[in-house]
Amino acid sequence: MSFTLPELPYAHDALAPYMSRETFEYHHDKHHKAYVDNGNKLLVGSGLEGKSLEEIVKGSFGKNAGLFNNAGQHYNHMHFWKWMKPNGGGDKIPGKLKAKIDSDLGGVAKMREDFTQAGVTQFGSGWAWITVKDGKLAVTKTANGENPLVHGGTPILGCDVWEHSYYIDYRNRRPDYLKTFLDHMVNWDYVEELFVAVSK
Ligand code: MN3
Repeated sequence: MSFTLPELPYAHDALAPYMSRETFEYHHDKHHKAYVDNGNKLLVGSGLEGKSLEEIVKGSFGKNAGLFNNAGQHYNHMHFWKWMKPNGGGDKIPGKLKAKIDSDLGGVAKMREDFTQAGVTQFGSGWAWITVKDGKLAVTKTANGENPLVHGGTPILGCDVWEHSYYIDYRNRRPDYLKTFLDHMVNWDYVEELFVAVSK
């Protein structure tokens, strides 16, 4: 397969003022596009042509850093756009996922606290995650383009804490960005969709 930049699932200004048109113009139109273009170049001759994106991410980890960084970030961003929606966030979490958060993560308030803490304490660039691993939810964090796939898990929610994701709208206030992500942007329906798919 080759990588293709997906359209945003909403207009560039749909999440304003929480995430601005300018942020999406840089983050989706330029940063994500660069991962796609560089990933396609690095895929040639890698021995992973014809594999699925997930297989390319796992197959290049620890072996082909250039391809891994770009393929990993392509995977992360494809989901990241769908992990947000206009009028999202808050505590309106669908039933099956809510029950699992209560049993595995100590409830919604504790999950929010741990997810925010993971994002705030990720030194430098990276991601905060809710991951399914061995049938259990966990809150984790990774550096740069790494993601839970390479640690045997499946991410069902991720927040990009690279500065390109928040510096235009929040400057250096990463904790405010993470709080606003949870309060106003998360598409919990998509998170539950992924949770149900991985639980089958
Ligand atoms: Mn990014």
